[in-house]
Amino acid sequence: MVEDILNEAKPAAEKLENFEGKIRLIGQYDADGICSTAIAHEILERLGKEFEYEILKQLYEEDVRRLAEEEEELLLFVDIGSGQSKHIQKLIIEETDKEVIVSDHHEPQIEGDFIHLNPHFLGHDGGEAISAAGMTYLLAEAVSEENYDLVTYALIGATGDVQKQEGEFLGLNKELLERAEEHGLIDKRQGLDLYGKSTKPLHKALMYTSDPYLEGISNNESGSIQFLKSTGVDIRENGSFKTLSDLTEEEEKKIIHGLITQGFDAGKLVNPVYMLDNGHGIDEYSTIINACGRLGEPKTGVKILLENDLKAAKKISRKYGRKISSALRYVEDNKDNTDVIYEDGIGVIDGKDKIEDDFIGTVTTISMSNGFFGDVPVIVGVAETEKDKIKASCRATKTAVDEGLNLGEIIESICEEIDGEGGGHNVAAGAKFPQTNKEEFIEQLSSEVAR
Ligand SMILES: [Mn+2]
Repeated sequence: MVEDILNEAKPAAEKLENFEGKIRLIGQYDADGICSTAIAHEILERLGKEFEYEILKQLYEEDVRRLAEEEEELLLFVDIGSGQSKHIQKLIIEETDKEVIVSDHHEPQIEGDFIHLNPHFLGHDGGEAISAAGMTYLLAEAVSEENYDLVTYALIGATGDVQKQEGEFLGLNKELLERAEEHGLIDKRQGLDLYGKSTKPLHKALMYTSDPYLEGISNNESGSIQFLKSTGVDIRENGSFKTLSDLTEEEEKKIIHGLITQGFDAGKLVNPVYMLDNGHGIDEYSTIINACGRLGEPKTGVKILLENDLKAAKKISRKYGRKISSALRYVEDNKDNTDVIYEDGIGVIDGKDKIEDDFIGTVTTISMSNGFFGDVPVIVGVAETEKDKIKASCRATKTAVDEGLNLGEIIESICEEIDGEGGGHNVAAGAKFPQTNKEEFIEQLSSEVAR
């Protein structure tokens, strides 16, 4: 029940209300972190507090050392901090007079002698029941019930952290959804769920659909247009192309009906969709917020949320699309260069320093879904990242998973041997390890998959 967390959030709420000095807010750079930061930003703003904020990709020991030296006497960490709570305890709590509040959902190292809000301490699963944005929203509600309007950020954050299962919010997130629905801030219905719902022309969004593969439509622009015409849905309006979001519910039904009539498994494309009151679907919006971090502009994400800046959202979305396309072009251009792209039981994409670490995951996902390597069970993408490390993103086919493959477990055990950190789920996992261990990582992965 969210009430448990609301109760637990009271000391943090009181601390924020009564604190009379400058506050430093520190957030994490993914969609959940940016949403958490936006919520915390509003809590502080509405309380009339003086504060600065920053958004980090990771909280390294050196960041904690630096923060220990900053002038602010109260540090508020969101979506970051639980996994580094030993450093916080040692370098800030034990060494300075500063006070700390952490609102996070990652596995905590220690509870520490500071205000540490984390669902794990209350027996909730931080992986799927609630995200940091949800935790921080409940902190906002503990400060004032009038902060209810921030609840959509909690759901955008949870979506970014892939906490929806088959389109449904579970656990505490479900209770947050109910709050949003009660206040008319979100609208849930069954609908056509295509990627690019509000950013791509409808016929393009449909043609990019590969799961399920729509014979004659997938990867076939004129086929896609033909099909839409046959359903009687007009793909243009005032001379420009419509997106899926521009359609009426009636038109959407016609398309679903058309797909079924042609014998396609449309069920896979019909999911609960959550429309925000700014007209964006929640999945797309969280992708855009996430993209802000990936593009090195996390504060733009905060601005988009707080100012409902749809123009900036559109700009980010385009910029992100261009980055992904150029990364995919690198893969395509090097497909005969065995130093970059090769197969060894698994498909390997070595992004070197040409694909940024923030884009290697998406490139790997797309290369899996478009069958770039044919039918290899696993694809791994590697890219150089800061501190002479390698970031690896691994994806497995559904078939391999059905046969018992669990990527998360494999990656975790390899990492233990090669001085890395990693893990994940059965279909997708990631790792970070020293550059010198790259070959060993790939070899071990390939032999584990073969096994
Ligand atoms: Mn998170």
